[in-house]
Amino acid sequence: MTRPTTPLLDQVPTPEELRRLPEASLKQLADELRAEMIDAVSVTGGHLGAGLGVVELTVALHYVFDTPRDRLVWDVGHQAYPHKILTGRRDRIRTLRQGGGLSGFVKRSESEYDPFGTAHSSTSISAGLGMAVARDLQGGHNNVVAVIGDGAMSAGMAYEAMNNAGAMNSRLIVILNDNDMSIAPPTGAMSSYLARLVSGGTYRNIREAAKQLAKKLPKPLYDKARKAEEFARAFLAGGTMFEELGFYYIGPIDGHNLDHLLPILKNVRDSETGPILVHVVTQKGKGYAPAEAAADKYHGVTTFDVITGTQAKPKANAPSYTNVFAKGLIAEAKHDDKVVAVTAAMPTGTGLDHFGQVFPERIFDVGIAEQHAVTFAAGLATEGYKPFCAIYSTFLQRGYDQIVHDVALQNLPVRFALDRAGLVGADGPTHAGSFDIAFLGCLPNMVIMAASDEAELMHMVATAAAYEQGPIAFRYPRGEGVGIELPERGEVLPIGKGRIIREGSRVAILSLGTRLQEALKAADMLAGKGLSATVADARFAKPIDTALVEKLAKTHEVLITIEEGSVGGFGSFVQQHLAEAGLLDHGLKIRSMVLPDTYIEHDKPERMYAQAGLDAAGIVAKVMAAIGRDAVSAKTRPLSA
Ligand SMILES: Cc1ncc(C[n+]2csc(CCOP(=O)(O)OP(=O)(O)O)c2C)c(N)n1
Repeated sequence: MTRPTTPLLDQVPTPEELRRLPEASLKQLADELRAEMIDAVSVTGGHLGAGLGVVELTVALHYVFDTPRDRLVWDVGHQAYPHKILTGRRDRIRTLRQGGGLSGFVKRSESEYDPFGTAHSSTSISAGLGMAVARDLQGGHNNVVAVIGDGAMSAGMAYEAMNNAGAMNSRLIVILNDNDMSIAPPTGAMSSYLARLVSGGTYRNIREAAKQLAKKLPKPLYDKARKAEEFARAFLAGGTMFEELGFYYIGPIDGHNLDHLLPILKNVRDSETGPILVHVVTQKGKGYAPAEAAADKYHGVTTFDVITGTQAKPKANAPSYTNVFAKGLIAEAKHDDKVVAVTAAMPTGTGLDHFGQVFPERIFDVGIAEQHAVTFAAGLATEGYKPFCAIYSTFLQRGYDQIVHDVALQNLPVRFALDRAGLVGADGPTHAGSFDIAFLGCLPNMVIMAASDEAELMHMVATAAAYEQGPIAFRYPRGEGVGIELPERGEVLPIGKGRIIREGSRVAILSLGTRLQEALKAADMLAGKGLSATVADARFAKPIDTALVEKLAKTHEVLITIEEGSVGGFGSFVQQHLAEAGLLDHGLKIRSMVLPDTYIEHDKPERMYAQAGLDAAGIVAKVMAAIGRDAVSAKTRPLSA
């Protein structure tokens, strides 16, 4: 009778125990880890493909390096689920991305094994170099390992870091995890370069053979052999670009083969040289047939059936804002051949893949390069094109100086389509689109719109296409619209004009964006309390509709502004205007409802908004607090001006 064996994964709650396993059992551990990850993500949804691709690498890194003393810095962090399972978080792995559960990314406050928080890409080499230099300053001896994907390697920041690391000559280990995929297939010269390195795959074998052999030789011969090996390295010309940047290049090596990974990582760990780049080739979605077969390698999934790989289709009552944007843009592009689209490695996320199917010549995927995307769009605009730069609100933060200096200052008509505006749910605070109204609104020349429903989004796309006078941005949230009928093509809106949705008398709720539905609910609730409320859709955060704002201020006792953004945005602009116009001097009770001055943890978006107080109940509470309990029963109201 064979005794059932305890799974290895159960025996290694932390890397400490993992490092006690015999090397020969690591393959089994990796297999168990992969199965555990698939099972966990099948119930939580989340990023699957990237994690599956680094299972062996994760095991090897924790086995060879002394984490957390050795710093392991993941780039983006969406591939870190296996790392989380191995670093004491297995018992919570099925809470990934759920309210109160583990973050879907790497997070300092979550574990000592997460030395640097991330979710936006291409930061790992910079952060790792900072850690390496801090170590050197303190006379420390720990290793610093940054793991960066080939997609993340398309961002300028990675090159800034490598350029600096090469010059510093600090001992930093960069693992380039090359799966030949970003979210979409990678674009750009860098990805072709990596492909050439990979196809010249004999390089490592020759070098390794030389090295292993040389180690066995007496010292003088060893030195000679090393020289020869270095010569072979130069001669074979692999990795020259990295070497020109001052890195010692090793690779490409098979990232799923522990027999290759372990000796090389050990050599790297024990070497005394300056920055080293280990080029590891992996397969996104590795070891799970449905992921391997999928075009996107299951980059991000909903919950799914492990046997079939079939993903749950969330019930949709309305099209997503993303798809409505694509529809609107395609409609505009059909009428105007100057309309072109720019994405920074997010063709699917932004809906521009649909646009690209219709206009393959007019879409530009520039890689994970938001800064470049903005200035590239500015260049297109100088030549009379109408670039729509579709970037998630949170990622546009990367291109801020480019917006200020290259676009707004020169008053170039670049159209910014800001998807994922407001709170985004499971991706959490790293992905929240909280700040764009504030950071764009302070810029001269900038026009900012926010759609309150999907038909409005169509109008805003049309408005942006028609607007030639300067930069214009429109924001819309993650998720589906309200189910309103869509026009074939949007109408051009008058710039800086809002609209009254519902007439009331005592309270005015001036909403920017999709909180409008909550504002209408709040108006109903207030009516139940005998308080008549006007509800208006501001449409524009900049320029604000001063006539509308003044009218609401003059004819209501309470004016509430609400937006899905931080302080310093629409509400601030309204208050600024009213203060300057002298309309705050006569007892108007004005309140602005914005996201709180804190980072709200991941959860269901509606729960996050409730936590932020930006739902109907929150609006009602705000109104009641402004009016004061006693005043609620009063049927008449003093006019403020
Ligand atoms: C600044 C920034 N822009 C866009 C994204 C969205 N994004 C998340 S993962 C990813 C692709 C990353 O590709 P790669 O580094 O090769 O990692 P892989 O998923 O292939 O493991 C992108 C574009 C991001 N996280 N950060």
